[in-house]
Amino acid sequence: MANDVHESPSAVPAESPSSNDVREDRPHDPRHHVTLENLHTERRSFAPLASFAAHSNATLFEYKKAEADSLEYWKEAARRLVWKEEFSEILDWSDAPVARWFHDGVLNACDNAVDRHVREGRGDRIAFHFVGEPGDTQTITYSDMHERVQKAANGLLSLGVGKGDRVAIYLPQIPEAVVAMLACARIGAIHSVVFGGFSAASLRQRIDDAEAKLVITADGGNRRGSHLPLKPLVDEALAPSIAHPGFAASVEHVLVVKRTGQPTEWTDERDVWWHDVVDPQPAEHEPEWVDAEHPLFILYTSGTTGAPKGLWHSTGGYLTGAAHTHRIVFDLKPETDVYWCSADVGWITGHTYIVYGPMINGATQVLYEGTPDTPHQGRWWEIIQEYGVTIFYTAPTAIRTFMKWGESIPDGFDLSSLRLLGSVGEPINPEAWMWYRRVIGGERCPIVDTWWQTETGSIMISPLPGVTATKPGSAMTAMPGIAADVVDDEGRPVRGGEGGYLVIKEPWPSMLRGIWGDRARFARTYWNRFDGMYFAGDGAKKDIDGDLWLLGRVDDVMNVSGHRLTTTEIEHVLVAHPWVAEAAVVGATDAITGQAVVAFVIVRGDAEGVPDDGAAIADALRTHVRKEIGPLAKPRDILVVSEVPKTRSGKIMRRLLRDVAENRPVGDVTTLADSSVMDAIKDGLASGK
Ligand code: 6R9
Repeated sequence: MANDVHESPSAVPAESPSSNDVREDRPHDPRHHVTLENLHTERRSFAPLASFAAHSNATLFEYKKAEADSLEYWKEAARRLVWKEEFSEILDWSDAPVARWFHDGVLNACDNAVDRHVREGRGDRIAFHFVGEPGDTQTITYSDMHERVQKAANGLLSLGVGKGDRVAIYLPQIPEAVVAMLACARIGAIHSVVFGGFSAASLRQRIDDAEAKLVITADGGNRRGSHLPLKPLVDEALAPSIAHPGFAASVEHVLVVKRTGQPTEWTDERDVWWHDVVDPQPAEHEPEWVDAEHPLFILYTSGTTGAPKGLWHSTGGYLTGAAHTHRIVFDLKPETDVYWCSADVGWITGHTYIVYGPMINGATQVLYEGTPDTPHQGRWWEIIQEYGVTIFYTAPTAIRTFMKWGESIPDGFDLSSLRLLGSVGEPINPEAWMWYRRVIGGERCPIVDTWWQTETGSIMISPLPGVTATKPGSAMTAMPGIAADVVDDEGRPVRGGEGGYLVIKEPWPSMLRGIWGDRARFARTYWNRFDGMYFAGDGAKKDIDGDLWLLGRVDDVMNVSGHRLTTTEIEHVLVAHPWVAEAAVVGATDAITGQAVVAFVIVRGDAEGVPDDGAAIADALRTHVRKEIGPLAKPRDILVVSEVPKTRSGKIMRRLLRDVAENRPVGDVTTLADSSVMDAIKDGLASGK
């Protein structure tokens, strides 16, 4: 279907084979997933539109400059920030793998994101169109932001929080979340945002690991028409218990935003209202000027072992990566664009592409509190229509959900303002990419499929709009200045057409600086697998043109709706339940969420009160996981089995369980300690036991 492929007369021809293998006969089936096999046959390619290329922020020259001298390239990018004192050294790699970028420069993140715009005459520009789920709205200019961050900074200082202190932020997606992050940055405090969907236990673990002095929360948030409680979970997280005596002892105050107005318990000497503490403060505050390497934030993410790790990012390098990539990947024209990133500020995408990157670039953004289907399944498209959103950044899991709901829903709205679409969080399957392009983008918007991680801080692999031809399902090429490659088991680059491990071979400004409180773990986790290279944990394929196709994690990290979860993290929680003797968790392919959590559990023979029926056991355990970690970790399926397959050295063979979970014939069982185990599992499941 040649007209599906917009070959433009621009300077950059699509070099790969184009329309001859277009599978237009295949219905748009959301179950069609990215697998190595179908990526091998993907041949469609879309050249950049000449009309876009004529005005794009990025040019081919970008790559040339970076290739010629990557340090100079980054120096130029860093110079776009406002520095209180200029840096003289670009990179100090003498203590590799811990990098120091622009380390003798001095700056402040909030000054860059807010004050500079006011100073430079852009105070009246709208920073946020906030849309609450119940329909309340706020229009917040950069000047308004300036006032709010200064008051909040003074409020934090009045609570005894200062430079270097850690502040946990557990808020819904409301303007105060952005204000709280920037106010921390303004006083040099280190924020640790915990996604509002995490449980009290997860929050407690994160507060404790970072020894947070203050928790900023709200009474609740709005979710699917009801009030999601937050403050009660903070109370639970901070309550001393027999299991955790002296837990979260670092916390001196809880600062509470009134969002829903629901009744809230109060601990007098500890809890304070935001409106009592922040609102009366003077709106003048001189930012705390910090060294470029001063920690800006900690963000917890799942690793390959049980406990989530606190990754921390610097100020100067991180902000350089955030602002620079946002400018060239999203082609932001701050005077005319309306940008909307649908991520929650509790994830790295919200940090880099709602708070820091776009605000430094002076963007006008949409910030939406709720879910896409409240009060109706066209809510997002209604928001795009109403605010004239031009740049839209979301996740494949959302796109697949919209495909399932049907294209008549977006078709009912005017989406003609859109000019650029982005995707992040997991591999996007080619059919979802094509749907996004056609139904949402009206076949005129370039799609940037952006690969990156909490660790990388900013986008590492992506097409540049106006420059790079795109292929559905491929994140295409490394960003200028990023030395990404695909290597084999021995760390040798693979040839075109082959798959392997994705690595990054040179340091980059927004790379994580470490794991909070555990210096050795940083080097061990990321730099040990291949000598001198950062190993991301993802598999990838290089095609014959050298373009990159991400294939998902090669470790025990699952990706559920773009959120990272570790198999062991959920196994630990299951085994902590009195009924469970043993648990094995796998990520199974799921049509909507990408992967879904599937748990195999062995029930203890001696446990009391265990229901006879597997479904009742599964229900109880699902609730247990939800309570311990949060709703996003809740297993889709819990299967009660009598054994789990193990190697002779006792390692659970998740590969075989994944075969069962995905209804596939079970693979090679020769390394099993007991080869009859798989038959027992299948027989048990077939008989419904
Ligand atoms: C930004 C973010 C990181 C993991 C990463 C990879 C997966 C993210 C992707 C993608 C394929 C993309 N991932 N973007 N896979 N294509 N465009 O999501 O950070 O939460 O740390 O997750 O997500 O597996 O390793 P984070």
